[in-house]
Amino acid sequence: MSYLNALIMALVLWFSFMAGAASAGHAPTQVVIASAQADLDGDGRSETLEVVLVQGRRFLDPEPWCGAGDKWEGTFALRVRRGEALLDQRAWGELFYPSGNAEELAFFWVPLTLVLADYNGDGRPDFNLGAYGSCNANLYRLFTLTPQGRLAELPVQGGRALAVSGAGRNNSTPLIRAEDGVLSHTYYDNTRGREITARYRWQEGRFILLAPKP
Ligand SMILES: [Ca+2]
Ligand SMILES: [Ca+2]
Repeated sequence: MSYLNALIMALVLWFSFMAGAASAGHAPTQVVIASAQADLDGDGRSETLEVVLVQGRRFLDPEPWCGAGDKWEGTFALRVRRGEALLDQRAWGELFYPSGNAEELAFFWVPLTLVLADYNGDGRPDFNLGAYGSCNANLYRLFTLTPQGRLAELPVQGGRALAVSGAGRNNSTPLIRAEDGVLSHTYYDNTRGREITARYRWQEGRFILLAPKP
């Protein structure tokens, strides 16, 4: 009888050990999937911008759709550090879906290379980051670090995201351009059956859509 008790005890211990091991496997992942260094707030010191997989996985999505491929999937955060000091960390869902859907699983294709550029012409680098939109276009938003060291969107009139066609599997793209004070991006317009270049000017804290070129 005592032998049976010992066996049961051993089994209980073994199962609880295995349960612990399994739950440890589902602990928050916290993988830095992309990073860039720049003086983002213009104080003369360099900051590190990171895209962090908070929880999720990397996998090869073999399904026949335009969002397929090698990617990170899950919940993400953007993080800015100066050395070891954390300046700001924000959930990607809240930054990209300011009006909701923040809990939706996101994905970023591998590799993710952050594209920095001064979009609003204030002399400090900004960056774009986006999501798969459709077979025709990905959707991007522009972000910056405020002089107070906070991550913030550079908003576009109407709260819209920028549709970019031909960006491929790049969740940050060089195809959003800022030249001579004009921001531009090109997308394929299904309803008109042709490519449209949208142009904006930075005015009073947001990008205002300019009339299309004739
Ligand atoms: Ca700085
Ligand atoms: Ca800027």
